[in-house]
Amino acid sequence: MDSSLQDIIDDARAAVAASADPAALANAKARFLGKDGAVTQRMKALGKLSGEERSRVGKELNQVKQTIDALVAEREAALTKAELDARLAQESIDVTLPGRGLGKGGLHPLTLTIERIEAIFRSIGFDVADGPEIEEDFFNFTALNTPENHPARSMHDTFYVEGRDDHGHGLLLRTHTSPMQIRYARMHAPPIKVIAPGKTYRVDSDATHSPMFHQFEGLWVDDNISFADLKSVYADFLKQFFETDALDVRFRPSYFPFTEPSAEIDMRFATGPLAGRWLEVSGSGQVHPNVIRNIGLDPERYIGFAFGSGIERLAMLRYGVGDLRLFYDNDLRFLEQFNR
Ligand code: 2NL
Repeated sequence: MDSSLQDIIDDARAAVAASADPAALANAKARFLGKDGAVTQRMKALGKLSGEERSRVGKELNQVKQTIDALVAEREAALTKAELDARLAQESIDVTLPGRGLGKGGLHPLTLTIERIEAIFRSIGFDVADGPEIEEDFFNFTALNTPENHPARSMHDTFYVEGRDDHGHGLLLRTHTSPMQIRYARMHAPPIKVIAPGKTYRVDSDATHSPMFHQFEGLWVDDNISFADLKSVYADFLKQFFETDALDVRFRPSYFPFTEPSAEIDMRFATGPLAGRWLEVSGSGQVHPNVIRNIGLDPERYIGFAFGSGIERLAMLRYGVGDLRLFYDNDLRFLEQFNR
């Protein structure tokens, strides 16, 4: 082969070898095989040669072209492989590492407390009722003997909802779960034994009050029961709830529109960090005759007892939680402690 052709091949070999990426390689290829490339120029000049010369040099140029094509293809494959190797090294996954696992969810302490309350009352013969949080004025106040001018009905204390229901009744966020008990009692015949746990709402917000809080109410209607039955049921509940018999229960006179007579229920632990202090845990009373009538029963024949307790307060006492707001902050450091 012509020594100048051998020089072209040597130049091409060096240029291809020096191409560090596909763009440099494409430039190198163009220098020899492109429109104005060294090989192309010579091919164009073939026409000036005599027949015999043209055939010989033409063959040699074709060999040169094929050699350079092969060098470029080889380099191209090497660059592609190098790039893939680099990417694989960077994105490598060690499949032998232990998995991170899925975080395990848990129940909120108030949910745990509600489930506990439900289980205890079910075990002493109570049904559990669940109903709407947006209530009619009738079930929340009127049926419960709460007069039109009572302060609880004011917009300062109750969240009213715009609009009216299908029957033209005013709507509000229930301020206690009693309306659910009225609904339940109107659908069931005595003896009625039911608790209604759930969310309730009042216009109130400070360190010890949240506009949304949880309550459970109990209602027991029969023809021959007394305050003694209410006291024994509630005392039994407290002992099961706090898992101790070492506590006292007392009833202290009070007032509610829906009960007469009415009483606060206080309890006192005999042992532990709260020992000796009377703690208010519930309101209660004998269901007012007007309320017995409003559930469709004759107050001369039936007697009812009812109570209403704050669930946050019971949960705080049971778990030793000092601040009500911890229940609503959704801080996992607090919440995780209840699901271990
Ligand atoms: C409180 C007061 C109380 C009731 C709730 C009640 C329910 C019906 C009829 C009569 Cl259906 N009464 N519930 C009775 C007395 C007190 O709760 O301040 N609780 C935290």
